[in-house]
Amino acid sequence: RTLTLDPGAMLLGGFALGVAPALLEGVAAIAAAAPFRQMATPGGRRMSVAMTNCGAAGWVTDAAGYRYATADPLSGRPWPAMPPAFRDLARRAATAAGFAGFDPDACLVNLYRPGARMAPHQDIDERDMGEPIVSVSLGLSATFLWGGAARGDPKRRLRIDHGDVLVWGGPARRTFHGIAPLAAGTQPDTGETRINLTFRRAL
Ligand code: MD5
Ligand code: FE
Repeated sequence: RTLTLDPGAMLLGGFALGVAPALLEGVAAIAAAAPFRQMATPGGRRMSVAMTNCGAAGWVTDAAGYRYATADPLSGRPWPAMPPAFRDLARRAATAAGFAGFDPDACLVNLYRPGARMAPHQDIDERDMGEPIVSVSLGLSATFLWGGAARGDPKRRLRIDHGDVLVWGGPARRTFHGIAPLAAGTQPDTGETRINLTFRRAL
């Protein structure tokens, strides 16, 4: 199932299925070096989603705000390198969606346990908003919420499953989006969790 959600926004159903085991091995290696942690928002609330990163830059949030950092604040060391299989999948998906030449330098790894959610927001911390974002879903299915260019625009709901890839670029790049609270369940590849890989050109 390949679906255009909006101009610039494409769902590539099952695009990552073949490489999902390799991606999950990569996640385990990344988490061994840079553990998942629930970061604090600038407003002081702990996020329900646990996060880590790989690549030259990683997305972080704390009392000082949202930003990309080249070192893991927990260790002071650079984030783990982006595994070749990650970069390759992101580039192939971007190309399939019409964004050839995408070369991500940041991969945010989001870990959702039952009840974890992501409130509607825009991704606007990246330097060049002309670059797309590639989002890979692994494990438990989730309800993706996506609206429009304004916070108040009505939200559409889309079920996203293990192996699905979403690409957002061009006119869809600033779309407000979120994830509804994750329903409890068990999935053969990830157990009782959902993992999302979000590839960006950050720096
Ligand atoms: C997730 N993560 O499933 C979601 C999916 C995040 C985040 O939103 O910021 O970590 S990423 C889907 C996405 C990314 C960038 C733009 C748009 C959607 N969009 O314009 O709708 O954990
Ligand atoms: Fe986002």
